[in-house]
Amino acid sequence: MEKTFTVLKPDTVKAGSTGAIIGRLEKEGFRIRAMKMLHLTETQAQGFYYVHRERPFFGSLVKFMTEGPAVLMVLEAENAIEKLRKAMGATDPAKAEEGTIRKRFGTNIERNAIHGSDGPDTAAFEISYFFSQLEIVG
Ligand code: 3AN
Repeated sequence: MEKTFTVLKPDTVKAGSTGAIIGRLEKEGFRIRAMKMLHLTETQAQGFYYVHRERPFFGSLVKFMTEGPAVLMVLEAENAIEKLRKAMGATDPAKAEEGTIRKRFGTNIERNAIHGSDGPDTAAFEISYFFSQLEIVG
């Protein structure tokens, strides 16, 4: 079993689509091991997206991620990291495959509904950035 980290981004919360996405993830076999809703501060969002700090879209991305509350979760499944990336689809919803979460719920390359860790090191960093060991069950 593997753990991964996901964020249902502020666009998803605003649209009232968190339940639909969580239901879908559970149906696909992910178990929720931790969950919280947070309205990220600028500093928290900058720290989370630290690897993108030099990218031209960094400022806009931080603004978007702090515009309203987001739902953060630790998910567990076999091959969870890759499984979630597949369920999410491509970063740009316009390029995401039919049936993926971003195709269905994303608006554009920035407002793309969901984040999922892209590898084991990232997952470990992201989980520990937002959750203490005591907040993770199982
Ligand atoms: P992914 O979320 O698919 O791993 P990353 O890690 O390349 O994609 O990008 C992190 C986040 O930055 C994306 N989820 C998206 O919100 C935003 N982003 C990525 N590329 C762009 C871009 N070209 N313009 C605006 N925002 C972007």
